[in-house]
Amino acid sequence: GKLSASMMCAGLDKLFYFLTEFKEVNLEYLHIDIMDGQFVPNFALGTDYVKSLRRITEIPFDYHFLVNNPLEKMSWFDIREGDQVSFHFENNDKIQECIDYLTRLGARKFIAINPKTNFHELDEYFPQIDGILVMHTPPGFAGKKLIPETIEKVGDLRKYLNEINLDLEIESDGNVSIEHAEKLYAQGSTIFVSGTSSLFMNSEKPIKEIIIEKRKVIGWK
Ligand code: S6P
Ligand code: MG
Repeated sequence: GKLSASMMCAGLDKLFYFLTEFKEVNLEYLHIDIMDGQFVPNFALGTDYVKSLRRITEIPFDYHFLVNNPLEKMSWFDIREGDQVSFHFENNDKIQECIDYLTRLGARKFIAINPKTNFHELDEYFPQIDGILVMHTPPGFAGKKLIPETIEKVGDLRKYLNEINLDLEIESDGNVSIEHAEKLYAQGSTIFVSGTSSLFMNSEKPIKEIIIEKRKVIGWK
């Protein structure tokens, strides 16, 4: 599996330390939450912040748009080939247009679903996307508790994808601690968003050690 560090949780006082360490261990993605205070409670990462971050690191971005009208808002960011982008299924009447837009940019396409959304709602889109982002906590704020049923949901989704012969990524987001990552890996998740529950919990442990520990439980090659 791969790790994606949730940058809304990365304290600015240690930003350069984090980015240096991430580069040294070849961290796969930086998770960039975009929130508009409407689709979810909370605001996160604006265009200028993300542009500025883009200038100081080459690690690919893993955008997560938790906004109303993602089709419009995605165009405000400089999404590049090789970046990964999730937009939500809920309250979105332009899903096909979002997929087509990301195809034109050469980005990896993911659809995100909230804890209560049934993944079968995405049936017609599975053949057109690279992965599904499964939210394990109520979306909006970091530091929330994982909803237990969402672990099984990943297992069911993986089984279903196997049945229909599609090898898509499953990205787990929300309270993905080392303990939860191990369970989710067993159920079939392949990308693990890491926020306050593992990477950024302000422990004394060097961040590299936490990454090594987490990689051990997610079948990192
Ligand atoms: C939350 C957002 C997430 C969080 C991340 C935080 O709605 O989409 O990406 O930033 O889950 O991690 P944690 O460990 O604090 O839940
Ligand atoms: Mg997220």
